[in-house]
Amino acid sequence: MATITLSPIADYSVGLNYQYPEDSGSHYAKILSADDASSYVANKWASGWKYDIFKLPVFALGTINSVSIYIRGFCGTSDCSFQPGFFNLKTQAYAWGTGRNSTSYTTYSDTWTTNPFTGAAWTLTDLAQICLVVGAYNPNSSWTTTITQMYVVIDYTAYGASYETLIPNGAGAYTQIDSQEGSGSHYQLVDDDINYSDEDSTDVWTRSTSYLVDTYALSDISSSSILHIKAVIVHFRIRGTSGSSGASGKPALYTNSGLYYGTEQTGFLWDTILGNAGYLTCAHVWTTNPATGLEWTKAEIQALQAGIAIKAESGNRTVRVTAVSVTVCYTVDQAPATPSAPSGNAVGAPTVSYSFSTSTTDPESDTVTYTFDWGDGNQSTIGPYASGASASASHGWSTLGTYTVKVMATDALGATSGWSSTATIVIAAPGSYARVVGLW
Ligand SMILES: [Ca+2]
Ligand SMILES: [Ca+2]
Ligand SMILES: [Ca+2]
Repeated sequence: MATITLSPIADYSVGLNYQYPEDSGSHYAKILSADDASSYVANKWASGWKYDIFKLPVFALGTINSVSIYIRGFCGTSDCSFQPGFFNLKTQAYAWGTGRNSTSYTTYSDTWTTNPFTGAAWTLTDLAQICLVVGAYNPNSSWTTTITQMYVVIDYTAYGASYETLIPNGAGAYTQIDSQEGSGSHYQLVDDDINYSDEDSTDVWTRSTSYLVDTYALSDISSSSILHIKAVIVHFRIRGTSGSSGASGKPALYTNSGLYYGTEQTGFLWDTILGNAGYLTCAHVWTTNPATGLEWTKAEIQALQAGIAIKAESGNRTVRVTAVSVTVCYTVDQAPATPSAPSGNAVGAPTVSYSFSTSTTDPESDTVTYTFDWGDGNQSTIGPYASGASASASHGWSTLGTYTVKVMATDALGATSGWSSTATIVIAAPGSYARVVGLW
């Protein structure tokens, strides 16, 4: 289990009538920190409820255990109230948390273990299609209700501890979508940051009532220490136009010379929700490669194409996609633990070989090789050995002196430990051992 905090990234709809500082900036920027009276939004001297709605960034890191909203605010009098909640962009419904009426700045939280709009487990698409909302109520125009901070905490089970976002960067095997907004190749119209997409400025679109599909080449994954690829998540941002049943879309992958679709999403209308353009973001997760049914390989990811298939409700309606984004979640190889200090003789004679032993373990139980540094400019690498097995190497020193011996471990994927603590061996002339070891 892990948690991540998501803070608002933009205003979606501004209804609260006051912000401090009294600039023309965005309301969401006033609720990013718990700085109380230094920055806040408020219902100031207006009776009744007023609402702000804020966009959240997409989440693609794991399966969702719960979603909590944290809110910090205060009421001018305990007859005032402030209340956090979610606004569902697709249904335009609200789901409210608990009303609060503290008369000093106080932080509260509400937690939803299931999606309040469906009663079912949270999905990535659910989260991508809700906004954060706050209501502030005054019983009459004498009072002010203030909110200084809001954020969401997602408790999730990670697909993998690491992730990278890949964006369209070239044409793929399919370019069927027949119209575009903006100039350039299709992939250039949908390579937007999924959180800050340019909506109708650049998109691919069609009036076709049968599915047309585009797939796009993707930027490469950069990590060189991928151990297991745990999930490939495609987000796409789509809107229809006014109509009755709405447009449809489904994410597409092209891999291993085959085309594969994610879950069909339907009912995209235009709506101009609260004055916005009506784009909605959808997500689909592939935990294995649909072509093989097996764990994704890095080579498959480097060759992967992602895109969308879309169709309009009717021939005089359109469907548009403005952004496609791919998140790859993976685990990385972890280095072996630093080996134990070499164990061996403390004294010895020139040119005679002495054995030193060590061991370590690897977090993934990978085999390990050991590199001994003998302190005289020479090193020896031995192995591979099973994780946890004892390993020993021998070395002879030709010149009298005191030498420090240390060892490091390298696992099968090349991850290296630090150097161990050192052992010391004194190479002395025969007959002087007793003096060396302090016996007289
Ligand atoms: Ca604040
Ligand atoms: Ca775009
Ligand atoms: Ca390892």
